[in-house]
Amino acid sequence: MATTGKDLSDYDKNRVPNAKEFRFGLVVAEWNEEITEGLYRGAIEALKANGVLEEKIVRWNVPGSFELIYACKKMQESFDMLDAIIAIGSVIEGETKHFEYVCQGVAHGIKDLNVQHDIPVIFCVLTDQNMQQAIDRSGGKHGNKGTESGISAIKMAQLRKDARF
Ligand code: DLZ
Repeated sequence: MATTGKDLSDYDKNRVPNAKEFRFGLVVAEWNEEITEGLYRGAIEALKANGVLEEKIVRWNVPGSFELIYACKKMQESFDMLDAIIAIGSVIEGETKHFEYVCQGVAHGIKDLNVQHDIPVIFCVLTDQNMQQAIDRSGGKHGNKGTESGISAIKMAQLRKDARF
């Protein structure tokens, strides 16, 4: 799963569908806010660069990454016109096992939402050993995972549309 040498902001625009008609929801964790705001900016820029209109984007905030699951579920249930949702968080390893529980909880929770509901949820949660790694991946020297998540959201929205005959 190494991202060494990979710029998370790299993508081939020719392989991204035009997203003008799509609607997106973004849920942003406030914990490690300087990181999650960088991820949010990356996601928004990628969506807009591929045709998404400002008025077709809805944003909710939650306290921490663990709450992303509940908010994404509520968003799936409340806004069935959405084409995809992006869950944005940043978990940084500390001295206790909290890191593992939050990372595993949010990863499994978001996986479950993708299994149980029709609106895809993109996993834009950084799980880093230290703050520098998070900075490097939220608009720093390794690019921005937010950009990657915006492109993934568009591709999944298109896949979902194509799957409906
Ligand atoms: C408690 C906690 C800790 C220690 N670390 C992080 C973190 O690095 N990133 C993050 O998004 N949230 C963290 N949290 C908060 C939990 O996600 C959650 O908000 C609280 O446990 C309350 O449910």
